[in-house]
Amino acid sequence: TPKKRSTKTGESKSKTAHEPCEPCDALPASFTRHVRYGLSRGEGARGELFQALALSVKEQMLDDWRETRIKDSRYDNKQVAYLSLEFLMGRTLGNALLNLELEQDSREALSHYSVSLEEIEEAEHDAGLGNGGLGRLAACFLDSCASMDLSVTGYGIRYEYGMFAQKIVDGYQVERPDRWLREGNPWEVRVPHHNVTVKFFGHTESYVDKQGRRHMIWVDTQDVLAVAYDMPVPGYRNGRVNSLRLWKAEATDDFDLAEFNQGDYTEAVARKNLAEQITMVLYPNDASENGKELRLRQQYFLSSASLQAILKRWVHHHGNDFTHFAEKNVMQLNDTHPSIAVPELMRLLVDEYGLEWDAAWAITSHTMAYTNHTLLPEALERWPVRMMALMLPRILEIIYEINARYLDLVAHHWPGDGAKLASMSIIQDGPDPHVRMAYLAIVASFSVNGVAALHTQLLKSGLFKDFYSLWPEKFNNRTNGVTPRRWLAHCNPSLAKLLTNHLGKGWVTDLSQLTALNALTQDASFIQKWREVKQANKAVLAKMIAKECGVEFDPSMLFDVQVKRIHEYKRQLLNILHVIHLYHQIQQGHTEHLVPRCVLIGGKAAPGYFMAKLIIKLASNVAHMVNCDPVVAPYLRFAFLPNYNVSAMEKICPGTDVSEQISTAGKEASGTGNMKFMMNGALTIGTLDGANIEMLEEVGEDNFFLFGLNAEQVSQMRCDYQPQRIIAESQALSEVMALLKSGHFNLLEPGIFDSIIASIESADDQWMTAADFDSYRLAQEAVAKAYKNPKKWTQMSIRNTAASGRFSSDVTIAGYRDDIWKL
Ligand code: NBG
Repeated sequence: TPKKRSTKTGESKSKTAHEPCEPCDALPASFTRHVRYGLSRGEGARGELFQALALSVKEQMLDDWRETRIKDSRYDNKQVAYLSLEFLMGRTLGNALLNLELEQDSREALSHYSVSLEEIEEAEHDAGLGNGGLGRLAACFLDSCASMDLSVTGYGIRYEYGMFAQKIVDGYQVERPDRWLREGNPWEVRVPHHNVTVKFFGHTESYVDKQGRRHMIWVDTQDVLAVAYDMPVPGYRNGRVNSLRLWKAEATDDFDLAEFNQGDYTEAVARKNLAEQITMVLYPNDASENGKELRLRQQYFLSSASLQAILKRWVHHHGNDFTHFAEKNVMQLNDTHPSIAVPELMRLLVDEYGLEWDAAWAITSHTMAYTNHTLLPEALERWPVRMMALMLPRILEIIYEINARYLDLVAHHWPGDGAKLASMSIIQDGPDPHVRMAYLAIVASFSVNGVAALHTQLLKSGLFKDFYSLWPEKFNNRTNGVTPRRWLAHCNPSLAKLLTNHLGKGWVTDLSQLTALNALTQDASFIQKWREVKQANKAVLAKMIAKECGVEFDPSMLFDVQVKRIHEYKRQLLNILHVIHLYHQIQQGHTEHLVPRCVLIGGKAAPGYFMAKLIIKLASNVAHMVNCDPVVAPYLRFAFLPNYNVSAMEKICPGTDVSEQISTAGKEASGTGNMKFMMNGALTIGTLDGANIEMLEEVGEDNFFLFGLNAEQVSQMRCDYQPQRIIAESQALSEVMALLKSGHFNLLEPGIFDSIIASIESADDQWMTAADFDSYRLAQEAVAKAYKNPKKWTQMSIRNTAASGRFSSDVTIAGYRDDIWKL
């Protein structure tokens, strides 16, 4: 019997301009239809079954998706556009089944095939349209917004190639292209009636209209077509389906028509590639600037296409009256990457819709909100003026105008202070002047936020100090969060079941309810069940590691995990040094303080980041020596997991005992992996950095392994850092360094780790690995000791999950909703 999906509010859907159509088939019937008519080879290949199931799940969403769009425009709701160059969505199927409550139906649909739902889920390719935390945060936010019934649309780029696939060959990272769209993307809908064109190059001209007003026009441009693709974002069982709009660049029909007319037909058609290049590939740098011309083109392409779409929708409902635009629209800029949207909105309002500058500025500066995600100077985007002058001439003029007016304000605030004008100017002067995108974003935004308490504090007192003194009211903190749907309910079904059995279902949308777990920490049978769940999840993880790394992880051992992008500030090196220390201890026969331990490191290095790639090589080589020594095997195993991504994390965090969050204090803006582990009952060994500080506050020092210098101590010690002395004074670290220098881990490749050794010993080592080594080692001893008491350990694990409620992205989004977006 056909079954209609409807909103769970119980109210019948009101009639709309579109006649309500017949309810669609229930999922099993729709699935059968897609298998039968989907031109499959009929062999029940997993890829084909996945496509059929995904298409039928999408079908189940279509009515609610349409209703959501209609509802949002009918009620004239305030709309949020979340502009981001990255949306690290991962797989869609499992999460959609959870949110839409279609898991049972899917199992039923698949019952005629000798394949499980889990196997079908594995056939989906990750949508890896992001690098790491920043992109995954955007994805978590979309889930929370939909689940909290907020009218928020994500705007991003439909990269043909997402985050590269990582292979490890002879211990080295090798990058392989990620053609995630090869088999097609069953979730997306191409919506050509929303296409817009985006201008590049050309030059500007001024003209005077009949009323004697002067205008600028941008002419002789090379236009690129932005083709709209929408992905559904279903809320958790609430009937809302939001959209993620992804833009693809295509050549306009009249692309190089002149050339075509001159008879150079094939040349003209071939040149279409130039346009399509724009959305070809995601830049694989995490927390560092890309600086490439094509990247600026991507940024402008996304910003312009999205704003044009938003303004068109406005004009469709309100005509050319923009009086209430800023009350009804917010653009949240995910880092500076889309901050070129600031001058683009000015251009559209002034040049295309004929507003006066001041009116346009009032709108722009009340619509834009900027989130900063890092203090690292190498990540701060600056674009050469000469590049912008060629590529975006009109945009550059507007930036100069914004800057001139803003500098008047600075001059007023700091009279006679020329140095202040220079240091705060949006244009960094010099022989090769640059546009400072963060300054542009701050000047134009009504809200500037950091992503954890410490990070926001450091923004106000350091990087953006002068801006904070000019506009204190703009600055605010929104500590990051992760969605409990994907990162608990979906990825850890056995723990989710245990939670629901004891607490009811409410935690899925109100994670603060997990605090009720604290009352169960003395319940022996509950503790036993918790342990069983963890052990089963460890077995699943061990299976994956055996398959991917060829290393046996024994679930009775402690699972110690560090997965994240490889970066010196995240200090995977500190972790590896500790593994070397344990290895050395075991070989010396000092095993009394140890607990049998399996250490996992995983993550991608930016392809051009030499030190990060060398750290991967070191991890691989150390792992090889550790794993081939039978004396070591009972105490220590070490693996580097290739191609860490969202779907790998879904297996990793449920099966982890200890989560490594060991960045140099003051460098990790927030971290979000730390929260996923905590939610799944892992204990954290960590520094006072990013959101670790707030996690520690929630769970208490007794349930957290804290070590290392704090941010203030780090900056103090930087003035007189003497790693050689620190090493000499620590027996453990001296032994580790000696072993490393002896070439024990690179017998066949002498000297390859010299630059790592030099960096640890250098007074310029910004990440101060040596400074925290002993403190880290002692904290690891405390971990080992605690793990030897299973009951106590499990109680600590329960307390961590219990305290993780504050790190639901629902809480974060409630903050954005109330304090920034004012929805
Ligand atoms: C990253 C930070 C993380 C933070 C995420 C999400 C960038 C530029 N920043 O600490 O390094 O958790 O953003 O806010 O990728």
